[in-house]
Formats: sequence, structure tokens, C-alpha cells
Amino acid sequence: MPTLNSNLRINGERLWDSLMEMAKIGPGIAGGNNRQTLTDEDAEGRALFQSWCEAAGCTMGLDQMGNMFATWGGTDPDALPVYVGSHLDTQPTGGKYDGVLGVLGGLELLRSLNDLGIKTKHPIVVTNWTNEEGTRYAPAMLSSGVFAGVHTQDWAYEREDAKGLKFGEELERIGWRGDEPVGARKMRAFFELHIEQGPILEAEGKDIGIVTHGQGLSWTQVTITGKDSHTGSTPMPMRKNAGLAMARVLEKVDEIAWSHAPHAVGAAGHIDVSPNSRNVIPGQAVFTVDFRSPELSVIEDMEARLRFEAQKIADDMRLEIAFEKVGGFDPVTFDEGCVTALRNAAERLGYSHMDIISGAGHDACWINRMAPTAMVMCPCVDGLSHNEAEEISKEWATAGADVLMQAVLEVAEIVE
Ligand code: HGY
Ligand code: MN
Ligand code: MN
Repeated sequence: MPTLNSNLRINGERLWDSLMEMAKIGPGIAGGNNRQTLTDEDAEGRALFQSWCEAAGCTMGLDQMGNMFATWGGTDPDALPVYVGSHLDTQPTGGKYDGVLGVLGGLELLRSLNDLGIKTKHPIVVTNWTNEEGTRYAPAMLSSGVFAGVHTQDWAYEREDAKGLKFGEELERIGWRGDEPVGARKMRAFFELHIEQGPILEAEGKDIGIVTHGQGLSWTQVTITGKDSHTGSTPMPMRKNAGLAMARVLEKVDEIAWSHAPHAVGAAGHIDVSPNSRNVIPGQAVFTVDFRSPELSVIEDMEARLRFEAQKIADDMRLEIAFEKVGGFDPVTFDEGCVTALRNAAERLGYSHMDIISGAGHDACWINRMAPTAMVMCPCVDGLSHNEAEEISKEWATAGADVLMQAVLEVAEIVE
């Protein structure tokens, strides 16, 4: 019977080919991907993933949030499955690896176990979580959040995109709404392989990041209302310029984040001014402030100071302002046992590794509430992500998937 040793490795060439194949679906305009959730491109990517899973001997489950669960049988069907996975949806100017590496790395794990003729006691399930990115439908990690009981399914179905299209209707339209109730599945453990999306591993010369914690996130949508008026004929003292107020608030956002250096971060990625016409003073500005920190008290301080400072700016400029919390989760501590399994795997395989805190949010952050969970990361070039130029090496992808497979085998228990 094979035992856990450094010879058990995945097929890096096959993993890379699958990543490149998936990247052809929903191509971006600069070499990356635009495969946003619940689009026809998302549906196409899901179909390709399902065909690959079935070819690897899996049966596919689909729940009412469109979460996909490819089950590879264990010798003890009653043993709780070990889950792996991530997300196939991308940012509008996303890279080829964010999320996709974790889903296809999980599939490669099964393909390799088939090649190696290895059987495990616990079944293994590869998951694609719907709408991790939160770009078309806020918040991020929406469907793993419903699975973890953080959001209700009804609330999720009512989320609207910028065109007013509802999540539930779009899921139905693309034909990927399953019948399975969300959150009913029980897991022995959940492991997520993901690119770091930051510069630390590459800078430290490490192949592998063992993720011990995930920083917390807060998304506050701010709406400032002034008055549309002519940019030429409206005297300066009469202007009710929502765009200017937004600029002043965003300056404060930067100041607040820097006040909690070096770990806190803050910015606004979503910014809309209306009517967005060259010769009209913006009567409205809507933007989402994204604050993050490994410490909950810091997040709470940044949220409170945002509201105080932004309210003061609006009052001074005689404008209306409204705040809506549209996303967030507390900092996460991953499961010690799963973290150790990943660290043991990296050691056994001889990969350089270091502990790391995840800067980005991931589905694992919610699933950590449901089962013992941990993440393994690989570096990305210049730490760049959420950019079409996102890049990793085949070696990094292979190392990450090797560590994933060995940690999963430790928990799923090799039986033959
Ligand atoms: O926002 C995040 O951290 C993740 O990429 N959805
Ligand atoms: Mn991701
Ligand atoms: Mn992302």
C-alpha cells in the first residue's frame, strides 16, 4: 500500500494544460479572463469542469446556489468526505489563476490518484463555489456564505447587478441552479489552494504559503447626493458637488488605513458618479470603501472613522450622505490540524514554505465555520492579481497542487 512520501506528486503538465484550456473561456482583452459569475461564459466554464470531473470518475452534485460538488468515491461511503476547491468566476479584468488554480488543482489531485491507483477511506469532493468574486453581485464569497449560513438564500437570490438583473434569475437563466439544499453537506475538512495575490512569497523566495489566518474585510457602500448643474454657469459657492465630496472622503479612507500601518489596507475599487457628463457637476456619487485588517478592532475603528469623517465632509458641503454595509467578515483563524497537514506535506515534498496571513478573502473563510479548514498558497509574479497580467509559473502551480494532494491524503487516509 502506498504511504505518504515525496514520490506522490501530481502531473504538473496536465494541470497547466487544464488551466490554459479553461482560460480560453471568457477571455479578457489583455491576456487574462472576464468570466464573471452567472454569465454565459461562466456556464461554459462550468460545463467544461463537469465534463473533466466525470471523465475522472466523479459524480456531480449541484445545489440551489449553483455550487458544484464533484465526488470521487472513497472505500467507506459513510466516512465524511474531504472537500477541496475554490471558484471559477473571475473579475472583469481578472487573471487566469485566481480561484481557477484551486478548482483545477483539486481536479488534478483526483486525476493523479486515479493514475497512481490510490484509494482513500474518505471520499474526496472538488468544489466550485458560485460568485466568490462579488464583483457582479456583492458581497464576495456569496454562495459559500449561504452554505455557511451567513446569508439567506432568499437574500442572495434578490441581489441585483448594475443592470438590475437578479442573482436567482440569472442562475436559473444559465441553467446551473441545482435542487440540492444549500449547506446540507457535512465535511471532514476543507482545503483551498489559491495564488497569494500579494508579493510576500515571491519576495521571500518561498514556493509555498501555509495560510494560518485570513484578514477580515469590510465593504461600506457610500451614496453622496448633491445636485446636477452646469459646470460653466453655476457659481462656485452654489455648487453641490457630490464628486468633490467623494474625492475628499477617499482621501480620508487612505489616511485612515495608513494610520493603522503596516497591516491595515483601504481603498475604493467601485466608484460611480452620475450623470458622469463632462459639463455637469455630479449630483450623485456612489462608491464602496474596502477596509481590511487581521485585527477586528482595527476594522471596526476604520469603519467608525469613515462614517464620522464622511458625514462631516457631507455636512460641511451641505450634501446628503448614506452608508450601507454591503459585505464583510471577521478575521479568520484556520484549523490547526489542517494547517499542520499542509506544513507536513510541504516538508515531505521538500518545498520551501512559510506561514502567511491571507490578504484576500476566500471561500475557505466562510467554510472555516462549517468544518476544519485551511489554505495553501503559491506565489504570483510581482504579487499582482485582479489584473489580466496575473501570472504564476508551472512549477509554483505544481508545488501548490502537490502539497494540496498530500495534505488531503493525510486526512482522507490512503487504504490501498
Ligand atoms: O475580495 C476578495 O478578497 C476576493 O478576491 N473576493
Ligand atoms: Mn479568489
Ligand atoms: Mn479574486
